[in-house]
Amino acid sequence: MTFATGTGYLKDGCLPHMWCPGCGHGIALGNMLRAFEELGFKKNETVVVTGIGCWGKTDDYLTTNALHTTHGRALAFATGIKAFNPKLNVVVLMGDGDGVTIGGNHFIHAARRNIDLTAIVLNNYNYGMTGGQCSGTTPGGKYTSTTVYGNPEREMDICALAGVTGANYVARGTVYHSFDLKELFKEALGKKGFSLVEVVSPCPTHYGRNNNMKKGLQMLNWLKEKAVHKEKFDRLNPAEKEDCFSIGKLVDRDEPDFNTRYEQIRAGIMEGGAANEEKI
Ligand SMILES: Cc1ncc(C[n+]2csc(CCOP(=O)(O)OP(=O)(O)O)c2C)c(N)n1
Ligand code: SF4
Repeated sequence: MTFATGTGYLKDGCLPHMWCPGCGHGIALGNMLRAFEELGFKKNETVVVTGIGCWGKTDDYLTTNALHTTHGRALAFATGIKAFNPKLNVVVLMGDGDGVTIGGNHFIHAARRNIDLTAIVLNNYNYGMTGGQCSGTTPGGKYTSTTVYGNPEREMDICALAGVTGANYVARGTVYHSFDLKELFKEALGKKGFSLVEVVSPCPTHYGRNNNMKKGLQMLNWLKEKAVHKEKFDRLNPAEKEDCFSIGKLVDRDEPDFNTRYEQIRAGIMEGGAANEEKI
């Protein structure tokens, strides 16, 4: 039996990487690259688009095509790439700050368009790269460098947002549940339309240190305890659900993606049918 390693997608000499000991980003990257390999993704047909942040540094290590964009705007660049060349595998890597806080508007509209991309959002509940500030996913009451007395805001559910705005595929995993993660990535990458995998990932350096989990291992145990597979989670009562979150595939549908709808309109025009002649 052979196991995918995904190492063919890593640049020579890229180790050691820049992530802190105990950071979950490396585990997510390893599983993403194993998923690429098992799906047979060719480097020249794959574009990894990143924003800014610790997770956004990932493109530095890859041999695929890569585009390092501005903070919060990765999905806008990725949308342009996919709309221009629908044959490419476009994978967008963003942190929770990048993807759904500063970049929240792009996230909503990428899902609404159902553009055929895979977004992998690493949720470590804070802005890791810039010193552990509070983000849109920091849970209420939790401590960060900008909420030293506890967060007065409520956390955003990234998966619920993607689901209601129209994504074809939505899943949540954690870096503790590493094998499941690779399978979720494979499903998302193989799905037509907007697909999201939220990966809950430890940032011991900031989020952990501020919330009594200084060590990476403590954070992994915390993920083990808090993450509940969807089937089991659905059977919990509301009070029990308060203290945990669901993992697994949460949404799976087959609505037409942006490029399909665009091509249908274009084909109609090419056949001579102006859509609304009265208004032209
Ligand atoms: C427009 C803009 N605003 C702010 C920044 C500063 N900045 C860079 S990375 C970052 C936070 C990244 O956090 P997140 O996206 O959660 O990723 P992580 O570092 O936790 O992986 C911020 C605020 C920036 N580069 N550009
Ligand atoms: S600051 Fe946090 S997110 Fe960034 S590399 Fe360190 S542990 Fe990871």
